[in-house]
Amino acid sequence: MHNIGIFFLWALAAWILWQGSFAMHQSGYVCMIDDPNPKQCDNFCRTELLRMEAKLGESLLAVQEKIENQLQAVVNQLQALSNKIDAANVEVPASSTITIPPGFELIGNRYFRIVNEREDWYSAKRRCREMGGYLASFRNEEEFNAITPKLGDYVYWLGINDQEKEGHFESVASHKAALFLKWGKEEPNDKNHLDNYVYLYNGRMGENTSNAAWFFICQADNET
Ligand SMILES: [Ca+2]
Ligand SMILES: [Ca+2]
Repeated sequence: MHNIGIFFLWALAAWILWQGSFAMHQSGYVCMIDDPNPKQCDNFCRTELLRMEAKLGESLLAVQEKIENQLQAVVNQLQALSNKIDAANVEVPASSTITIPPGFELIGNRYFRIVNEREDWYSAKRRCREMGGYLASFRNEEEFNAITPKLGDYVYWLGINDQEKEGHFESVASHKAALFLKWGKEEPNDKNHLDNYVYLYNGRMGENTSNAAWFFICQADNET
């Protein structure tokens, strides 16, 4: 009788457990995926897997879009930087790359060197070249007026002569016609057909033979 009681108790416990498992299975809360057999997965599982797959796809698309946007932003920044570098190369003025020889100073818009040492015209021309410049001439009256107050009461050689053709005054730096001339009284007179070398004295120019020993003015460029 005691054994029969124990048997009934075990049978009751087994029935309760089986009913609970069945109820959970029917209500869709249980999904056992401990077996690779796809037949084990019910509709709920497949729905969940499809939902997760769709959600994962959306996440991947979002990440891909974000990466593409970031890459495009980097490309845009590089392009902007490249444009700035190109613009900087174009905008650098040519004059900024010119090396100014020592001793030359900016007077007006150009660099000159006033040399208070006496030389004949040809020696003065050579000395300016040795200093890295050229015997000077002037572009216009404004430039001329900027330099004359810096001169003493001396005669200064300029880099202008009409040696090749009488009356055609040429710059020795540019080999072009002198751009600015301001003659003194009775000059140029080509005295004895030997006056071919231009000097500056007291704010006026004249021509003389080359052998006088005078101060001289150099310029840094050879454009004038
Ligand atoms: Ca002359
Ligand atoms: Ca003369």
